[in-house]
Amino acid sequence: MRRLALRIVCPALVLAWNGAWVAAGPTPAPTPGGVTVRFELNDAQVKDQVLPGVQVRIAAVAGGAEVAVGVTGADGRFSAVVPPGTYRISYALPGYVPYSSGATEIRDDGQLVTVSLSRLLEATGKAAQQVRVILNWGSRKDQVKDADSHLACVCQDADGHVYYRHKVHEGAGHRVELDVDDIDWGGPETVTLTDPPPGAYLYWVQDYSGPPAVLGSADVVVRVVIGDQEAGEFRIFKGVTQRAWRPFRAIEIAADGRATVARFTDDEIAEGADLVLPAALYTPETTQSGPSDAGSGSSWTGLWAFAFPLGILVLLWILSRLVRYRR
Ligand SMILES: [Ca+2]
Repeated sequence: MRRLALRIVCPALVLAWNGAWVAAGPTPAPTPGGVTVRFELNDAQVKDQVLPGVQVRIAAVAGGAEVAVGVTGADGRFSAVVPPGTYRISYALPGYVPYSSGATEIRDDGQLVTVSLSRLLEATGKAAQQVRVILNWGSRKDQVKDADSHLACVCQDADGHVYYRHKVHEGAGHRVELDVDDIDWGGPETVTLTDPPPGAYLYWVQDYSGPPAVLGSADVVVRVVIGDQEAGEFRIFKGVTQRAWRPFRAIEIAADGRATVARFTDDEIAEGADLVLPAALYTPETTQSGPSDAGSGSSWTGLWAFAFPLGILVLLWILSRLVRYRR
C-alpha cells in the first residue's frame, strides 16, 4: 500500500509543481528607465529566412519624434533601448513591401518583436493578383506557443478551408495557400490568395495551444497586403480568452477583381462578432478548440492543475488512515 501510494504521490507532486509554475509564469525584470526591445525580421513566405539590412525606425506615437533607428544584422535582428510605451515603427528593405506599424506596445525588458515582410510582386516575378494575410504573435514563453491561420475560400469547394492540415486549395483559376506554418511562437503564418474569384473570404486566427496562455495577451498582429500595398493592420484586443479571433469581417473581391478589407464596425466588435465563427465553418478542428468552448479563462486551468494533484494526495491520506484503523 505504501509503495503504491508513493508511486502515485510522486507524479502528483511533480504535477502540482508544474501547475503552480505554469499558473504563475515568469516574473518580468524590473525596468527602470528604458527597456531593451529586440526585433527579428523574417520573410513572410519562406520559413526561417531572416532578413538582414532592414531599416527599423522607432518613433513615439504621441509627438512623432524618432527615438531609435537601426538596421538588422546578419541574424535579422536589431536591438534598441527605449522607455516602455506605444510606438509607431517602420520597417523598410529593398524588394519588400514597406511596413509601418501603427501602435506597437513595448513593455518588457528583452521583449522580442517578430515582424514578417512580404516580397514585392515584381521581386517574385509573379504578375497575378495577390492578397496576403500575415500573422505574427509574441515570443514570451508564457504566451500562446502555436497560433494558426485559417481561411475559407469563397468558392465553397469541399477543400476550400486552408489551414495547417490542408495548406493548398486550387479551384478554377485561383489558388489559396498557407505558405508557412509556425508552431513555436512569433510567426509568420502567411496565407496567399492568387487570382481570387469575387466574393467574401473569411479569415481567422486559432489558438492551437490552449490555456493557460490566451490570444488576448499574445500580441497577435494580422496584416493584409493587397498587391504591393499594406492594406490593414489588426491587433487583438487585450483580455480575449476565446480561441478563435477574426481580425476583420472579410477580404472582399469585387466583380472587377479589386480587393478590399471589410472591417468590423465598433458595434459589431462590442457585440463580439469578431469572436464567433459562422456555423458553416465549424470543423473537427474548430469545434475542438474553437469559440464554443472558449471563455473559461486561464485562471481556472491553472487552479485545476494545482488542485487536482492536491485532491489525490488528500484522498490517499484518508485511505491510508482507514487501512491503519482497520488493522
Ligand atoms: Ca501554427
